[in-house]
Amino acid sequence: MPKIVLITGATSGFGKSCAYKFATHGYDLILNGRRADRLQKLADEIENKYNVAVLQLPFDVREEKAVFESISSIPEEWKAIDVLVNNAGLALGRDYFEEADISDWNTMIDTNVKGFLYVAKAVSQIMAVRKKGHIINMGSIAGKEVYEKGNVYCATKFAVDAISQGMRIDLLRHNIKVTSINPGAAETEFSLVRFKGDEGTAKQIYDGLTPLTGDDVAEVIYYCASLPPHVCINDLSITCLQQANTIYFNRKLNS
Ligand code: NDP
Ligand code: 8X3
Repeated sequence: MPKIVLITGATSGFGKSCAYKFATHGYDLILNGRRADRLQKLADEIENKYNVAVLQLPFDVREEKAVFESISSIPEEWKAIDVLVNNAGLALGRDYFEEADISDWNTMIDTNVKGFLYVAKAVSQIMAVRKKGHIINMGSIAGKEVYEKGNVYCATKFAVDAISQGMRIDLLRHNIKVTSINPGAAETEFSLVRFKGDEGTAKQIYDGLTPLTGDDVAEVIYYCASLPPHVCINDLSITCLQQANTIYFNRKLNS
């Protein structure tokens, strides 16, 4: 029986790279994201290239009812989920605290904390029955250290860190592994989303850097998922060589 991975936020960035990575290793894929057209394209590409099956599961992680209904409606033969990559998320804005947009804060909290929780709970209920499974939560180095104008985005990733620790304790009795992955700057659509389509500002984030890519992060996620059943990486931070933490970079400008 092929293993099954459910990936949220698979229409772009880390999630999309994970879809390809797990497919190359023979996993069947349950892929989530809001953009159904992108999910369809990705599913077609992967099914044509790899000998795996893909189930598309489009929903908005912020919609509690949709999350629980979608996950409980997964056909029985797909319910033996071995790995959840709980990845869907975003930053919106990078503003001083008193100037930031409250609707940006609400969207980040609703997506990165509440939506993240809904998905984790729905899937852990299934894994608890099977007494096995691996939940890989997408944290960030922003969940380890706050930076200027990072305020609420950082807070949502600190929440992911705390929730991952809590899940690891509470799901211990069900043999469910919980891993938190904490990347630094990675060039995906993350900054384009954060700066609301402003390509110039988004690009500046990576000026003078060879940043992480989606594929780099997917490689690490797959490594965590591929370890022997008794081994669990609890918490893993990863940056590019030119980033020490959320603040210190060694940018090679004009070279
Ligand atoms: P991308 O913008 O490239 O991808 C984000 C993915 O999340 C998309 O597939 C998007 O799909 C999905 N998503 C966003 N909101 C929702 C929602 N409400 N419901 C369902 N899916 C949603 O960014 P990344 O791949 O970089 O980001 C993935 C995760 O990694 C995020 O949690 C982010 O915080 C985290 N991260 C990113 C870093 C970086 O520098 N890139 C570093 C550290 C962590 P769609 O729009 O189709 O719904
Ligand atoms: C994304 C990394 O440093 O831009 O989580 O917040 S950072």
